Amino acid sequence: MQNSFPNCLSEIIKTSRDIWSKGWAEANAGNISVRLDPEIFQTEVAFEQRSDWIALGMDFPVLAGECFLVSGRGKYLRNIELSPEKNIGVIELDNSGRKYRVLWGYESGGGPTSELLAHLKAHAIRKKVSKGVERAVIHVHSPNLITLTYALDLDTPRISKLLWEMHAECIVMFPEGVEFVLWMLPGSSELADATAKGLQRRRIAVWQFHGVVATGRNLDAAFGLIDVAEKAAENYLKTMAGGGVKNKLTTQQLQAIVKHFNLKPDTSILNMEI
Ligand code: 2HA
Ligand code: ZN
Repeated sequence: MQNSFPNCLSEIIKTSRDIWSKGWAEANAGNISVRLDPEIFQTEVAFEQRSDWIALGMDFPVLAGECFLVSGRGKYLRNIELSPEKNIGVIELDNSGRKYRVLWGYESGGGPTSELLAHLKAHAIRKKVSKGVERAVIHVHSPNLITLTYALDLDTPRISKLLWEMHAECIVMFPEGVEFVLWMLPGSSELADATAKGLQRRRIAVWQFHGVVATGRNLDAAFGLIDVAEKAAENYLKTMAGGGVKNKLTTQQLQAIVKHFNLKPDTSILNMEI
């Protein structure tokens, strides 16, 4: 996806427009980041701006020297397409992975998203686990997943099985399940740590009373995970509103999907009854 900076920019513009159209990003909600291919900034003349180095407050040795396209703090995702240079930016981490500086963008002031620590922690762990393949992280406030966390007592096995049971695509898209993270202060290092811990095994995490984070090899992959999980949550909530769940995919039916697609699910969740 990433053979040039303009391509990368158009992908982030399309994704932010889609997120807004879906109703996943009210006001300044939601944030997006992409780890850039080094080829881009070796050849890109536009990256001549250099801010001072800014301390991150956490260490990211795995990401030392990496550059990221990151949506801006307090900015509206729906405005990215109007003026990308004001609403997103490119940051570079130093060789210790403890500081960053701005190379491009954030022209109306500010800097990277308030959830930068969660994004960088997610990038660090998924870069390791995926052997460098995964490059995209999306955080949004998708309403049906959020509503589930108010309506039900959840943990990782319960939310994973519930979503699998309510939409057959779910076990195909995330056979390893969905991580459930109890409420923590938005933007905090605690939330970043708890999310990264879950992302060692999974690519999608639901934040109680807040939203969802997903990772992928590109923005489409991360967006797709959220879209499918969000639809399952919507199916559940509409079914409850429409009289309650009388039928759902059974464990045997889920096992048949697993066999057919040769999936490697978290079997402790698959075999559990909720
Ligand atoms: O960017 O979504 O979690 C605003 C947020 C904080
Ligand atoms: Zn948020």
